[in-house]
Amino acid sequence: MRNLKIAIQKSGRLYEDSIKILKEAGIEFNNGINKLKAEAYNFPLEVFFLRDDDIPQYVEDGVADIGIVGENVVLEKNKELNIIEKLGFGKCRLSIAIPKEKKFTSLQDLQGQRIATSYAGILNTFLQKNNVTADIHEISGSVEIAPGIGLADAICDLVSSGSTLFTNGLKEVEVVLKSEAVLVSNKNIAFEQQKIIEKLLFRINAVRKAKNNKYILLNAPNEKLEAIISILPGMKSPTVLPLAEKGWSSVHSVLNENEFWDIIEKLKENGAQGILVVPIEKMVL
Ligand code: PRT
Ligand code: ZN
Repeated sequence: MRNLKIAIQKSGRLYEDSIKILKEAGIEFNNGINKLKAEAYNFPLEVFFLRDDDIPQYVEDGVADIGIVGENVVLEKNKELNIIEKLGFGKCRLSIAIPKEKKFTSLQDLQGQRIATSYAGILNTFLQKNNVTADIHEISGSVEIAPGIGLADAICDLVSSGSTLFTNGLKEVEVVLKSEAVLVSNKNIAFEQQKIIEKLLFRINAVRKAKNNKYILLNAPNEKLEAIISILPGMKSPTVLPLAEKGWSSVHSVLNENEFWDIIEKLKENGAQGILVVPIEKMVL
């Protein structure tokens, strides 16, 4: 059986999280610097380390079966690929920014303006959709300095914290695209490799679900149990165990990060005591 081949960034913003997601899925491999590829010891996977810009092409050509890359790169390269999963890291947005002293009322203000970007394809589609005709200057790096040196009136670039825009005297006026790292695959995956992808996805999702959830343990007097159980969502229903002290029980359940604090407050109001919250390593539903 042929191993599944995955392409990940060899260095840069997605490198560490890409390695982490595979390692947390229990896949062991050697990720030494300056390596082009590595074979996993305990999973039928071969890892290729590439520049992120090259990943869509390699996956389209089938040199790699799947890859981890920013959605922004996938859309810009416009290759024949399937996006099979959003991975929840490398989050950023592709935005239009202008010098902070300029006023902006609508996208129509960009009519006839010069916009510098490394994302000419995505920007062009976006402007066309919004009936704006602008002069797109495609440059490969340091886009944020273009207005300052008189090369452009606006830019379209990736933003995460916004500090790069700020230090260059720019303000964000329009979000073109929200992006994060995604798992992409070749359009024609053979049956055997498809099975390995499913195994990999199963593990990745178990880890991600676990991260979004916490295991909670609390003590409650038995007369409050009904109220407390009605507050807890749990995977099925909470586990209730008697405590050594008469009239008291221990309640165990799983809480989602999003609703976590609200529920904790309600539990306290309803008589829960000794609340413990512990991380979950893997979660298989
Ligand atoms: O060498 P290689 O070609 O592989 O890497 P690269 O230099 O092209 O890419 P890299 O490592 O910088 O980014 C890889 C991916 O990370 C991108 O394609 C995005 O999907 C994602 N990502 C997430 C980001 C950012 N956040 C980000 N903030 N990519 C770039 N930036 C840059 C942005 O271009 C700007 O220069 O960071 C600056 C803005 O950051 P803030 O925090 O100041 O707003
Ligand atoms: Zn790149």
